Order: sequence, then C-alpha cells, then structure tokens
Amino acid sequence: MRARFAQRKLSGLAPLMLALPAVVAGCQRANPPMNTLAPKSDYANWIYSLFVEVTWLDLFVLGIVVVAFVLAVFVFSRRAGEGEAASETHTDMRLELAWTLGPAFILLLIAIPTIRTIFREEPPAPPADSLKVTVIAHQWWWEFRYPGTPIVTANELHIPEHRPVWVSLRSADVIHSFWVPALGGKRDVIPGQVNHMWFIANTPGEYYGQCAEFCGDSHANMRFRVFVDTPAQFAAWEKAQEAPPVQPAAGTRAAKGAAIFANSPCTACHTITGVSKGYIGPNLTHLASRTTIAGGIMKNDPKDLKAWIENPVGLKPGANMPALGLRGPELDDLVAYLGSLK
Ligand code: HEC
Ligand SMILES: [Cu+2]
Repeated sequence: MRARFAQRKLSGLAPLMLALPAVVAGCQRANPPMNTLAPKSDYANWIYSLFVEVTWLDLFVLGIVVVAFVLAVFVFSRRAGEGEAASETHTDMRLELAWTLGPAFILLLIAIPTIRTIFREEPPAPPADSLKVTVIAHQWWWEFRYPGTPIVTANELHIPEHRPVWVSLRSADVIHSFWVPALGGKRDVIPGQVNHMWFIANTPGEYYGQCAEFCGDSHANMRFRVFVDTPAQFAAWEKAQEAPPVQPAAGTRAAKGAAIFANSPCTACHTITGVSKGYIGPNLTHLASRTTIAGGIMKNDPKDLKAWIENPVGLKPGANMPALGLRGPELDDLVAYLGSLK
C-alpha cells in the first residue's frame, strides 16, 4: 500500500524531472540579459568574486555536514537489538569549543571580504575624472541628467567605457531601487535622500536594468537600459543631446505635428527645449534618439508611439499619462513630429 503510494508520487514528479534539463537549456539559450554572473564592470566583478568565494566556503561547510550526517547514520548509530552504550562524559569541552569557534570562524571568513567590498564600493567622494550622472526614479520610469550639461533623457543611460561613473540617486515619489545586474549591485532610491553608487564599465554594449523595489502597479514595467559606449561614441552622443531639438521643415507632417504638440496638454507634462516646460513626464527633446519608450517596455517606432498615445494606461497599468483622445490624421502628424526629434 505504502509502496504503491510512493510510486504514484514519484510518477507525478517524473514529468517535472524530465522537464528540468529543458528549462535549464532554455535559460542558457535565451542568454539572459540580466545576468549577475557575467560581470561587465569593476563593481560587478567584486560582487562576483565575493559570490564565488562565499560559495566555496559554503561547499566546505556542506561537506562537513554531509560527512557528519553519514557518520551519525551509518557508523555511530545504534542497531536494532543493541543495548545503549554507557556514556561517562557529560560534557566535552573540546567539542563545545569546536562547534562554537568553528562557525564563528567561518562567519568571519565571510564577513571580511564582504565588508571590504562594501567599503571599496562606497568611497566618500567621487573618484577623480568621474562622469557624474543624476538618476531620478519616477513611478514608473527613469530620468537621467548629466550635471553641468543640459542633457536630460529617460530610460536609456549612456556612459563611456573605462571611466568612473558616479551615480547620484534621487526619487520623485516612492522608494525604488536602481539595478543593472551586469554593472553592479542594487541601490535603493529613497525620497528625500541622495544615495550614490559608482563603477567603471569595461565592455561596450547594451545592458538591461530594472527597478528592484516594489513601487506600485507598474513596478515590473519600470525598466531601463544602459549603453556603454566607446569614448568616441559617447562624445558624439553627448554632442547630439546637447543640440537644440530638430525643427521640422515647413509643410511636412512633422511640422503639422509640432503645431499640434505646442497647442496640446502634452506641454503641461513634457519638456521639449524651446517648446514646452513640463516636468511630470520624460523629456522629449531628443526622443527619437532612444530605442524604447515607457520604461523600456515598448519600441520607439511609429506603431508603438501611436498605441502609447492612444492608450497609455491600458498598455502600462497606473501610468501617469492620460489618454487625450487624439486620433486619425492629427495623431499621425504628432507621431511624425515625435519621430523627427533625433
Ligand atoms: C499628465 C501628464 C502627461 C500628459 C498630459 C502627457 N503625458 Fe506623456 N507621459 C507622461 C508620463 C508620466 C510618462 C511616463 C509614463 C511611464 O513610462 O510610466 C509619459 C510618457 C510619454 C512618452 C514616452 C516617453 C519615453 O521616453 O518613455 C511619450 C512619447 C509621451 N508621453 C507623449 C505624450 C504626448 C504626445 C502627449 C499629448 C498628447 C502626452 N504625452 C501627454 C505624462 C504625461
Ligand atoms: Cu520603481
């Protein structure tokens, strides 16, 4: 009876066990874009080596536990019919010392590299020659400013490789958390406080980030990207961002769209340099230079832009942008204008 029950339980597990290699293989094939095990900055490297160090220590402890367990069960246990062995010792000082000092020593071995990494990662002042970036977290998107320049952008952070980046983290509303797995650890973004983090990215590429502290309806839709550029790419990007917005040629759809934008409620929330001064939503001055919109959840192409303006809350629950009822040719003109803002 019991055997049959056990068998049934096992056969229920079998499909799961069979699926496991497929799941693991799937993860490998998809090459997860948010992988802490593929560090691409000095900071991420420190965390990675700490992780490896602690894992080896853990394996050592696991080894001791498994050996002690096997000895207790198979060597030092009492067999059926055997009498209880008489014990004369009540305490064993050496044993007491071993199991008190042993774990304390292991914790010390974990604490030393951990604390070293924490201090290394939090210098009191920005390292010389660092690029300063201010990150402002909003429900549910990220604003990036470059102090000392007019650059304001959203959801896509550009930084140069091989140069320290000093990030100041602010929140416009609730607690968020800034996290780019390939570039470093999470750092909370707290209203009324400025937190810092710094790192040196070492490999050009596009890295995914995500808000890592539950912050409301669209927390999971609060994503962003970090583009690590070569110094030349970064200089070109900076120059383009500092330029005034494109003026569409008279008579084009984009020109009609520009007039619609300038006379719409969009201006209350969005800044386009020289056109409007809203600050609730992302700065649109160089919107078309970005690859994604709405916290990295949609592509920045005419189709998605149109869908977004028609129904922001339907596409992103809780989004703080209302549908303003624009449609037809008016909407197409507006989208043509937004698409021209390189
Ligand atoms: C009440 C303020 C408000 C108004 C009015 C408003 N928006 Fe927005 N808009 C936002 C907010 C907030 C976001 C960010 C939403 C998010 O990602 O969660 C946004 C996002 C966007 C984005 C995506 C930008 C990016 O980089 O992710 C575009 C494009 C946009 N709005 C265009 C418009 C247009 C065009 C209008 C007028 C038809 C408009 N908005 C009206 C607040 C507003
Ligand atoms: Cu958030």
